Amino acid sequence: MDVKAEPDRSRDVSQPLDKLGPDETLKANSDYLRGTIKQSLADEITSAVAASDAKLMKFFGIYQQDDRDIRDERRRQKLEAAFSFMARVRLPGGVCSPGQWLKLDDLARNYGGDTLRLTTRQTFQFHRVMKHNLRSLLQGLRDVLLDTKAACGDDTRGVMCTVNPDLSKLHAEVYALAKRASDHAVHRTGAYKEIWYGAEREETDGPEEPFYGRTYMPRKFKIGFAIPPSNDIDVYGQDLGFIAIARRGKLKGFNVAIGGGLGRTDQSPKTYPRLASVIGYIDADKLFPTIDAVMSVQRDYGDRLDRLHARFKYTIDEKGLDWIKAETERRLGFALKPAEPYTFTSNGDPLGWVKGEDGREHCILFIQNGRIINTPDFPMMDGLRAIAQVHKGMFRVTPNQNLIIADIASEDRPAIEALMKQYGLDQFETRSGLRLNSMACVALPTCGLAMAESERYLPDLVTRIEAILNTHGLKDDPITIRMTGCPNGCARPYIAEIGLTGRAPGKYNLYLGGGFHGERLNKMYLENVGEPAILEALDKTLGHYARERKPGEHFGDFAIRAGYVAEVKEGRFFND
Ligand code: SRM
Ligand code: SF4
Repeated sequence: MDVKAEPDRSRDVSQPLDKLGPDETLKANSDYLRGTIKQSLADEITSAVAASDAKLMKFFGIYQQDDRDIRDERRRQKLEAAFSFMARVRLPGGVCSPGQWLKLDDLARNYGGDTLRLTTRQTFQFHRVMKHNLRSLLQGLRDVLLDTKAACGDDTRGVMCTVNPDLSKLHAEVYALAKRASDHAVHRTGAYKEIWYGAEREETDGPEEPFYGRTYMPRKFKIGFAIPPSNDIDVYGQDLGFIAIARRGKLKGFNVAIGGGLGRTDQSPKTYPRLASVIGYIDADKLFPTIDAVMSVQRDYGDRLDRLHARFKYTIDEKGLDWIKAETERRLGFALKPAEPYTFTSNGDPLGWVKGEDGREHCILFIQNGRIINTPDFPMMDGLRAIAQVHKGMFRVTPNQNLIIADIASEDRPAIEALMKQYGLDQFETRSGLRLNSMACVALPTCGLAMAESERYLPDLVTRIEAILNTHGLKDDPITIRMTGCPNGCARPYIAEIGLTGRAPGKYNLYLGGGFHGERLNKMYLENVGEPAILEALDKTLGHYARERKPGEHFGDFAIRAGYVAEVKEGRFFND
C-alpha cells in the first residue's frame, strides 16, 4: 500500500502507549505480531497458548477455542479446558481449484476433526486443530498456495466477491481485482513465515509494515465486491464495499459504499448494526488508491481506546459521513463522481444449474450452514472429494455458505451430475425455499462468544417452520432466515427477512422486515423468546402474508406494510 500517511496518530511511535487501549499496547509491543508465539507453541505443559499470543495469532487467522460442551465437566474434574484451535483460510472471492480442495479435505481429515466449514465470507475454517498440529496444517496449505494471513485480527479480512456464475467475463474481471485487493491489503510482517514455516528472520529495507505500522487497524476491516443484480455478499454489510458498474458486459468502475457493519454487543446500546452508505463512483483504475485512502482514514481516526466503538461505522457516525468523504477525497487528490445507477434483486444464491454466457455450466449446491462432514446417511465430504477428483473447473464458496462446482464443460456435466446423485448432493431440487435461504453461524460448541445454539439448531427449527409454510402454501417461496448464537451477527441476521440472534440457551430475539436483497435492516419483533413463541409468531405473520401479499411482494416488505415492525429508515438501528 502506498498512501503517504497523514500525521498518523495510530502509528506515531512517540505517542505514549499508556494512552492507548490494552490491545493497542499489545500490538505495538509485539514486534510486528511475533509476540511470544514460538514459545507458546513449544510449551508442552499446556494445550493452550499465552493469552497475549492468542490475541496475536488472530492476525494469522487462528483462534484459540475450547470445547464448550465439556467445559463444565472438565472444570469439575479440575482439568484444563479442552483447548483446540480454529484456523481460517484466506480465500478471496471464495475461489479454489480441485487440487486445493483435495488438500483442504486431506488436512481436515488429518488435523481438523474430519470436517470443513464454509463461512459467510466465502472461505474454509478448520476446527479442533491441536496446537502441535498448527504448523503442519499451515504448511500443508502453503503447499497449495494458500495461507491464513489476516483471516482474523485488526486488519483487512477475507475480501469477498459475488460468485455470479452466469456473467462469466465480468466475474473473472471483478474476481481478479478482489484477489489483488486481498494481496494488496494483507499485512507484510515476516512473522508469519518465521512462526509457521520456520523461516529465518530477514532484514527489511524499509519499515516492516509500511501501511499498518506497529498498531495495525483499530479493529477488523472488511472489503467486498458486489456484481449487480446479485448482492450475495451483502455489500452494505462491508466496511468498504464496491458495487461493480458494467457497460455491455465489461467492467467500467465501482460505486463506493462505506461504513457497513453488523455486529452489536449484548446490553451495549452504543453498539449497533449499520448499513454502508454509497458515497460516489470511481473508475476501475482508481480502485487501489481508493482502498488505500479509505483504509488510511479509518487507520488514523478509528477509536483506539474502546474496541466496542472502533469499527469504521462508528468513526463515520462520529465524524460525519461528509467529513469522512471529504477526507478520503483529500487523500485521493480527486473528488468521487456521483454514484451510478444499479439494481440488486437478491442476496441469496440461485441454487442448481446455471449456464454462463461462455456456455460453461455451473452447479450451486446447497450446503446446510456450510458444514461439510460425513454422516452415516449423507457422506457429503466423500462426495465432494469424489467430485474434486474428476472436476476440471474450479470451486467457488458462496457468501451464503453454499458451494459452486464452477466451469464445467457440457460434456463433463453427466459425470459430475452422477456423482451428485450418488452422494445425495442434489438437495437443492427438493428443499424448501426457506431452507435454501437459511444461514446459521457456527456458535456452540466452538465459538467462545455463543450465548445459544445456532448451526446445531437452525436445521430443526426450519423443519418446524416448514410445517407452517406447508399449511400456508409457502413451501417454495424464497424467504431468508438467518440465525446467530449471539448478537455479533456473523450470519448477517440483521439483514434477513427473519432474523434470530441468541440471548441465552434456547432464547432468541426475533427480527422481521429485512430487505430481500440486503437493502434494509430488520427490526426486533420479539425479545428473548423460546421456540414456542417463535413458531407462534411466524405462523401468524406468514399466514397473514400468504393471504394478503401483493404480487411479487417479499415477506420482509410485507412485515413492514402490515405493521408488524417499523421500517428501519436510516440504515442503522440504535436500540430495540
Ligand atoms: Fe464473526 C467473532 C465466526 C462472519 C461479526 N466470528 C467471531 C468468532 C471468531 C468468535 C470470537 O471472536 O471468538 C467466531 C468463530 C466461531 C467459530 O467457532 O468458528 C466467528 N464470523 C464467524 C463465521 C465463521 C460465521 C459462519 O458461520 O460462517 C464467519 C467467518 C467469516 C470469514 O470467513 O471471515 C463470520 N462475523 C462474520 C460477519 C459476516 C460478514 O462479515 O459478512 C460478521 C458481521 C459483519 C461485521 O463484521 O460487522 C461478523 N464476528 C463478528 C463480530 C462482531 C464484530 C463487531 O463489529 O461487533 C465478532 C466479535 C468481535 O469481533 O469482537 C465476531
Ligand atoms: Fe459466535 Fe456470535 Fe459469531 Fe455466532 S454470531 S459465530 S455465536 S460470535
